[in-house]
Amino acid sequence: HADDGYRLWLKYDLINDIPRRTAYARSAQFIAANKPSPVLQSAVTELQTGLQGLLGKAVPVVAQSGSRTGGIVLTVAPSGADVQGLNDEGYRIVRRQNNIVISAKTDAGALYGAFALLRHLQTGQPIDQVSLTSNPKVKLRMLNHWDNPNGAIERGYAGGTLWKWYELPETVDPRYRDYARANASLGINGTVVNNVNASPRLLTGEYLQKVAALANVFRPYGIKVYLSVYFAAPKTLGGLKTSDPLDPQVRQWWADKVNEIHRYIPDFGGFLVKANSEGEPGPQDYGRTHADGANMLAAAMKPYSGLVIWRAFVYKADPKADRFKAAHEEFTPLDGQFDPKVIVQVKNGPIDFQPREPFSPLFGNMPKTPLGIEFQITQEYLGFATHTVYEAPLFKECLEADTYVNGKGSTVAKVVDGSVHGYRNAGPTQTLMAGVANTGSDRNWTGNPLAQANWYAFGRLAWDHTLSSDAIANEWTRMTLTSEPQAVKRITNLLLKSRDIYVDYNTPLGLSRPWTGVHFAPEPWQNNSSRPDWTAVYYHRADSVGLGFDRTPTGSNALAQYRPEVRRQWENPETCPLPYLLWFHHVPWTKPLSSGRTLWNELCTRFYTGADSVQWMRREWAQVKSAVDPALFADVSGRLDTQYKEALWWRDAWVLYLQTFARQPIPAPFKKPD
Ligand code: GCW
Repeated sequence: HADDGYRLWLKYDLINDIPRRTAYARSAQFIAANKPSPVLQSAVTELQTGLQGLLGKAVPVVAQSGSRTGGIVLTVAPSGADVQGLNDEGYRIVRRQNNIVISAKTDAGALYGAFALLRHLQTGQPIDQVSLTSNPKVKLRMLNHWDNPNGAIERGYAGGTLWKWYELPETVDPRYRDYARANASLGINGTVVNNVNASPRLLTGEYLQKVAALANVFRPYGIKVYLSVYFAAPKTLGGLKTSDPLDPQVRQWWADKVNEIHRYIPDFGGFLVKANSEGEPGPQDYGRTHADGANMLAAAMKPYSGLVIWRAFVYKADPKADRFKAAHEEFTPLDGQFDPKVIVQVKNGPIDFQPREPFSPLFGNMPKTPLGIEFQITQEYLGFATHTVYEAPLFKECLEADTYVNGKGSTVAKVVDGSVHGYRNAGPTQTLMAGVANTGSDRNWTGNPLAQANWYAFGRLAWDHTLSSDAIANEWTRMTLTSEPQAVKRITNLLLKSRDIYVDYNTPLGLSRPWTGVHFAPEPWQNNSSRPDWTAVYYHRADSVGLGFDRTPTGSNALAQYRPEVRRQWENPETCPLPYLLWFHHVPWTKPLSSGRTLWNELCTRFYTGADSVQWMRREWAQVKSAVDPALFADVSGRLDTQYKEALWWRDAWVLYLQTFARQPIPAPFKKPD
């Protein structure tokens, strides 16, 4: 049957290679698990489902392996040799006494081990000497849904919300469980179900019951539910005169609300807060700081295990200021003032999920505050659900960037996982990686079937940021699309190159944000908006001399927010790597770059070769036709056709617009747009 993409990477189609299937079957004659808690039961069910599909036969479940051999044994024990070196959610898979033994300290660890074993089989690895040990490097691995109660998703491109609020709590769509399975298979253990531009409605008893129904479905998959909160809820919902975080009545209101939430959801994960950002209310409305606001919520949460995740995405509507610097300016003075229950969640870059950004200078500069990282999986600035952009290289580029805060090797990943500043020793503090979800009600979850790889890659990297983009793409392709080796190679290669191709026709050389509201079509000329910093010209600064935002000491000096070693990489326009050039320098049109071309010619080269490369993507995709499902093949082909059309559109819009400043001809061999 045609594959509609619903099963994601959990397809479990029958293995056609008979010797391999037979070898697997010999090692999977039974599943033994002796403690049927709900989470462990999920592990067993997943193994059963997966093996049934892959092997084409039912595998019986027994309570104890006894003296039997040739099966899979799940064991959960808080201590002992089997779990030595594992953290709470880690797992170890070994072959012992002719059984495959999955060990973990917790049921969740066993669940992740079960999925790891299935992945091992799905990707065709040998079973005989299986030996896998893995620990998640980050404790909280979360999706953030920007879903509104009216069913729409802010920056969502795959239909409406998955949550059927009007049917909940009585009607529980089976899809919620499939959502949980997919996330658990990656190790995702938390989900914020509503938009950070939060409606207070989610905090009403009516909605808490609905959220509780979701939590009940997610719990057996080790996933906790979190809510985004509207900071002014005490006023709008509670009828108080203020939402001042230091007001006793306000504090009591939140404490009562937190108690109420826990009556519905005893293991509630916590709050995510966007405050004093893009018009949202916050503590500054009352002359208080972000720390005052966060700590007030942390105090309300004190009797429980829940956390307060406070976003650092802040900037002011000031045409003279550099938005790049805003979060660092507002948050670094607060370092050390946050309650231990608070995590500050920082976007990967200083502006806003652009196709390529330098890492946020907050990373490494708040040593006393656990900093979580927020990536955007949904393709707000990456061509929505039509353009194919595989994001693992974008995530990795940030994670592997060196902040130098504790000398060489202090990468963003190591700041986030706690190894640079030892957040783990600071009490109940946590480490966090969040991804803004790209899921929606489309049958295939993500609109573009290839965008499933971005959800997948985010989850895998949240678990282990050392995995390579290549390995993740390869794994995903084999689990989702095909096992035909040539096709796997081709698709993996296409995915790996896709992000740079997009950057080339969209925002090359460090350009950013050529959009206004919708964030889709090219609008580099946009010069009026409700806010001066929401125009496009604010970001690229094109003029008769050149292009780019001067962030050196002659300009905004945002570079001063980085360590000297980082600054040195970027501060000199002669040596600044080209992908970051216009992030930091206003460069004359005629200046020769390290590529040997002038700025103008280099820009044209990027726009033209970028758009041409989409042709290459189409050709590569055409080559895998026989190896992938026909319906999926046609779907992706159509999207690539659209992508090509739009890449030309980007190229021509930028080139013709910038030409009005540069006053240079389009260089040979490129021709004028028709
Ligand atoms: O990039 C901007 C988006 C907004 C979003 C905001 C944020 C949820 O355009 O839609 O609001 O970021 O991250 O808060």
